Amino acid sequence: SAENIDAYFDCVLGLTKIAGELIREKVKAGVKVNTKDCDIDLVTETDQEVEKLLINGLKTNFPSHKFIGEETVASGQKCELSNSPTWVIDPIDGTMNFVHAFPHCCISVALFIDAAPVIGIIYNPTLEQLFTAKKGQGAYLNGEKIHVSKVATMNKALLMMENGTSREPERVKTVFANHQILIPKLHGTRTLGSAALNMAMVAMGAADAYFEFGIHIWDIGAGEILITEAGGVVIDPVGGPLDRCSRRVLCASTNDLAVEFTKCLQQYYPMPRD
Ligand code: LIP
Repeated sequence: SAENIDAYFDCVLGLTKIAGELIREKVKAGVKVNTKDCDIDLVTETDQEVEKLLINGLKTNFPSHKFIGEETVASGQKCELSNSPTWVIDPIDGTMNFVHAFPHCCISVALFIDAAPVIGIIYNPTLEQLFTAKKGQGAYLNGEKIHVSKVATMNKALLMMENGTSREPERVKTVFANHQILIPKLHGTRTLGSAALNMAMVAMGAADAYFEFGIHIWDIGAGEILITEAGGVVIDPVGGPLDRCSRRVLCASTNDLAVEFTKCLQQYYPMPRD
């Protein structure tokens, strides 16, 4: 019910603010870095600490809820998206930025019910940008309503795109191919280093599109509801509905713009599903 959603939202927002304070302190103090899949796939103790803080806090309040967290999955837990209420958590999206004190990392947390997001929070504690969305209630930045842009053609579009953290040769080739294909067709491209913040830029109309191959459900869960509540579209890069565990995403301010992208993107498929 709507009352439940409000209670879930208030609880997770409180925890997110506490976690944000922790991130701000660690950015000041400097952090020790470990690696995951390859030498540019980074993780820090803070990623793990923030994830624990959020999961423990939510579990205490909502003991029946399920969790999918980036670091819990990295430590071996299966990523299972059922119809039960499930919190999908990226404790620090943009860990590379966090490690370098580049001021664009965030906490990204979403509540999924029936396998679709109903709450999304993206919080950049360094720049104090708090993006929030609840299903059917619009999208907000620091309490003010946000909307996607009206851009409907690539020749007027600013695209968020990432190089990704894989050095797998075929993946890298696709990244370069897409730069070559897309740049001449666009106004320009930008890279924030965080899938969630890239999506937030589309939601607030500061950018017009974003796509990535290789992302995970925790990178895009909150971003999906933020963009759809801001009036935009989130689909599969080949066209058709988003497959949330497929490691692929395309977002745009308008459906026309999304369709134009699906026609010229070089696609990439060979990734294990979440
Ligand atoms: C990162 C993303 C970034 C993407 C990387 C990585 P992390 O998340 O947000 O946009 O290019 O592949 O997934 O690892 O910092 O949470």
